[in-house]
Amino acid sequence: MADLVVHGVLGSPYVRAVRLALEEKRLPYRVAQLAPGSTRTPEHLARHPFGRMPVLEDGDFTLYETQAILRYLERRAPSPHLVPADKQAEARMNQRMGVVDWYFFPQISRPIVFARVVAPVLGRPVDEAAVAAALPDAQHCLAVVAALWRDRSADALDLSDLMLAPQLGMALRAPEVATMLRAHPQLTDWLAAVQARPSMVATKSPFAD
Ligand SMILES: N[C@@H](CCC(=O)N[C@@H](CS)C(=O)NCC(=O)O)C(=O)O
Repeated sequence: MADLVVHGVLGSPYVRAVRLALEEKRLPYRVAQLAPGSTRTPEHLARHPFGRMPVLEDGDFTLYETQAILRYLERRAPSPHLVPADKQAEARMNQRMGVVDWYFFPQISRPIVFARVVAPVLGRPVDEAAVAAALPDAQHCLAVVAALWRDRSADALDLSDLMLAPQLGMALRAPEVATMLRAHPQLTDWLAAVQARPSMVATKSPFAD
């Protein structure tokens, strides 16, 4: 079986989601770490025209977009299943994946978590007004996510869990989000249980457990 390669940086929650699938499925892979500031180089833009990460290489097949990669890995190595067999359960999983991409990332990760967790490490300035402006939407998003994940168990993961856990773990390190999360103890407990899994331990990020 050809070597699987994930291009990205270890701190990226999207890269970690892909690594979690590889770990859960026990697929051998390596991470080709992108050097800081190299996402817009011609070499990386040839892999990913939007200059983002992760990118998966499977022999001569190259794929970007985390959801596409996760679904590809599910087809490539179906065991253990990370997509439920029931069509409505799968639809709910797809909905949760969309919520992580379209609401959690833009409303929580990008405006708040980047400012509080990533910017200090990169020495980037923080726009405090932008962080404050993001808080109401973040609070609403977290409440919706808590409701959507109410029945999820760390013992039966699906692809949506692999997308949320890395983002939520980082978000917990932002004081504003940690405070909001106190209203959702079930979600915090779920995250702690997921973080205890070998796949999460093996992919521990510089920005999240
Ligand atoms: N829709 C993309 C989003 C990926 C994404 O935004 N990745 C971030 C890291 S978490 C990135 O590439 N940032 C680098 C940049 O914007 O230059 C996916 O699902 O893969």
